[in-house]
Amino acid sequence: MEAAISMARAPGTFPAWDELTAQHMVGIYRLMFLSRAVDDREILLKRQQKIFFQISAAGHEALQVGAALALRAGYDWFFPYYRDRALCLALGVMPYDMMLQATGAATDPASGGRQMPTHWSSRPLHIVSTSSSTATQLLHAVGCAEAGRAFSRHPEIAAKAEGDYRAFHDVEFHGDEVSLACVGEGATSQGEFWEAINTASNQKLPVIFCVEDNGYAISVPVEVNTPGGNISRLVANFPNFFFAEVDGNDPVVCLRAFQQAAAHCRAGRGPALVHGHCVRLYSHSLSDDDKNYRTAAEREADMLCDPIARMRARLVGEGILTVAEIDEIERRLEREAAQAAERALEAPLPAVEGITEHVYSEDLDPTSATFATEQLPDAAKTSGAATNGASAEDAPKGAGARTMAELINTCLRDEMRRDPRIVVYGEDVADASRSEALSEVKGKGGVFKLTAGLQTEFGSERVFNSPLAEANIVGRAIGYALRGMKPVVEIQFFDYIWPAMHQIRNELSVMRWRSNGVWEAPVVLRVPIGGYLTGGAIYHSQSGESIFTHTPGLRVVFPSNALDANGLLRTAIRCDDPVLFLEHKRLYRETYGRAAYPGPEFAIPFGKAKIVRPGKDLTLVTYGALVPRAMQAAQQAQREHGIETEILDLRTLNPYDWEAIAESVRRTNRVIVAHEDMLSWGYGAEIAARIADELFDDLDAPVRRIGAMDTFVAYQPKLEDAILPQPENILKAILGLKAY
Ligand SMILES: Cc1ncc(C[n+]2csc(CCOP(=O)(O)OP(=O)(O)O)c2C)c(N)n1
Ligand SMILES: [Mg+2]
Repeated sequence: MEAAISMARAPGTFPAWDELTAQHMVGIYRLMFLSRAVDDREILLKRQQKIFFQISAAGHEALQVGAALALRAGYDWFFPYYRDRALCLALGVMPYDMMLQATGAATDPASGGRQMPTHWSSRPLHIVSTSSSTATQLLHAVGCAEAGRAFSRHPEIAAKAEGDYRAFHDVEFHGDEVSLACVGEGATSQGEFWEAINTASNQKLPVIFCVEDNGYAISVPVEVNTPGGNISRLVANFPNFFFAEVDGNDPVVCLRAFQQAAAHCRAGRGPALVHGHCVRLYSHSLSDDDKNYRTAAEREADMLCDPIARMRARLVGEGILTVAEIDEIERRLEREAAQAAERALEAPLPAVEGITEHVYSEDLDPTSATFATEQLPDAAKTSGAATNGASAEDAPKGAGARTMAELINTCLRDEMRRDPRIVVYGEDVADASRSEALSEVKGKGGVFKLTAGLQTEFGSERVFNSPLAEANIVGRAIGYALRGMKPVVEIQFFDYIWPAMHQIRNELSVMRWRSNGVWEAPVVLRVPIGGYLTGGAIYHSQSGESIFTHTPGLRVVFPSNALDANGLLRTAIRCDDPVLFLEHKRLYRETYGRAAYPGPEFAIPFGKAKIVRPGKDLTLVTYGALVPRAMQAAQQAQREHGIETEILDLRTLNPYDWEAIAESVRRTNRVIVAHEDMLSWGYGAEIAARIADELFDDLDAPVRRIGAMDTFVAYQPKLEDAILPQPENILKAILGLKAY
């Protein structure tokens, strides 16, 4: 095995498919057989209940070894499928590493016991952490290739910089690098498969898609997933691709296809898709029994195609090895697999104390003083809106007062000037994709104009439109971020974040944790959110922040005014965690909360609430568009009833400022939690529960909550007004709580 691995690892040293010597053929066989031996040893361990899950590469070995030997570990980039044991062995993952995964050992290099076996990861080999989600990885490969291209075209942007996430990312790139993305034929039904080949094709990216077609997706045969039963026929018209449809049971045929594919990609001609017909010799996994849905004849026909049996017969038939020699090799490899298993079973288990490690960056804490540059230039200080006790009436109206929309745009511009690794993309975010039009037209720059002028200043390589596909936006961003770029991408409306939910929940937020701190994806997702629009209706008024605060690993920010938006966005961009940056559409251009430009270094740490109105009678914890509404209600409560309401603007929802809440509630002994989102299971439920739990002795009244009705937002303004919380509702709650 060592010989074949070292040949694969050394750039370009594995020979062309038509120059293979007998020694290379034996090397290929050893890799294939070792993969099978590790699978069979794991199956034994699973039957002995020493490991907890098993899925095999049996029948896929030829295709996977062909792919690995055409590429370069630690040079090219790899986004494997969960079935890719032979691929990873051929890239240099050791059987012992695989067995450590199977036992869930502390020293499992892929995840430290957090992921199932065969969920690969190796930073030195450039194998990016894999999830169980079918096809998500394809978009990561696309973003990875885009990042590689950006670094190759502009090598200076790879330079290390202090003071932000770049201090913790060593960038590696090669002008002719390739990204390999593997997937089963069943998963080509996922939208993300089509979204990935769309962008790879359009951008002529050096991505090789490898479709491992074993004819089944668990129990579902290929014709159910693929109209006509052949994915190659369906994709044939995508421009710029090199296509190969091959016998995936013959490693030399596969090697040839991947070498041709790699040559096409390295020459900058575009992506490639290698479609290998292989066989699934065992059931889908050890949790499945294929005898329940496949006939004996069908299974036996597959056995006759076993790539290992065929390769063995070939080596003997061509006189490369005798039966005795090949038997001896196989016994040695089986012993190697068995010894790896024995050693792994002795390995220490992960410590329970470490469970919460790597949920977030341990290098760069966005709640820390590094981001506490809140001191303002004089102009901003006097602008009123951000100082304690500000109100809608206090908001500055002079020439220096900028809207939230303007100060977000300014922050993006400042940060893009400062950090050349930032790319901005999304739907309609460019000024004009046909940039020649810009000599005649003003440009679009986002449906809310938040990105206006950025393409014009920074060019179409850094600011561009994505396809109309939200998973594409987030999935590619993950690929960019894995390489050390900083994608600051836009989802046009919160209402349309759902196609990207899979990428956000199962990939973006968990990348660091699942790889035990080895990979990270510090993406910023800017998302316009919320209602009060008059006519926004169901699909332009949604809230739903608690769904994301319920996702570990993701920072969630929700500013209520221009200055906070500017300072928090800066922290979001400079930090090393993924951030969901929620921008309330109604606040974009409101008079409330305008502020003067605070300068290009103004940052606000996460997790620091702000008392926007001091008071002694009760505390109102809120954020977003309810801040000005709460302010209005509090002013009325004071004017007409003499009640002093303290309003706490949380500003960031994860992390949130528990100390500020507790400190205020201890003084006022009464508390309301108010938000725009629906009441039930909303963000306030968690805060209210924690107050009841930890501050029970400080309370003189029950914790009250205010939120929208448990329904969607209607179009007719009369209904919208009734559905969303209004200042009257807040006033009523204040009076009720004070009287309690
Ligand atoms: C998004 C998603 N949906 C469903 C599953 C459950 N699942 C795991 S593997 C699989 C079938 C995949 O078939 P295919 O892509 O052909 O790969 P194969 O297992 O045959 O190699 C399914 C449905 C999953 N892991 N991810
Ligand atoms: Mg399949």
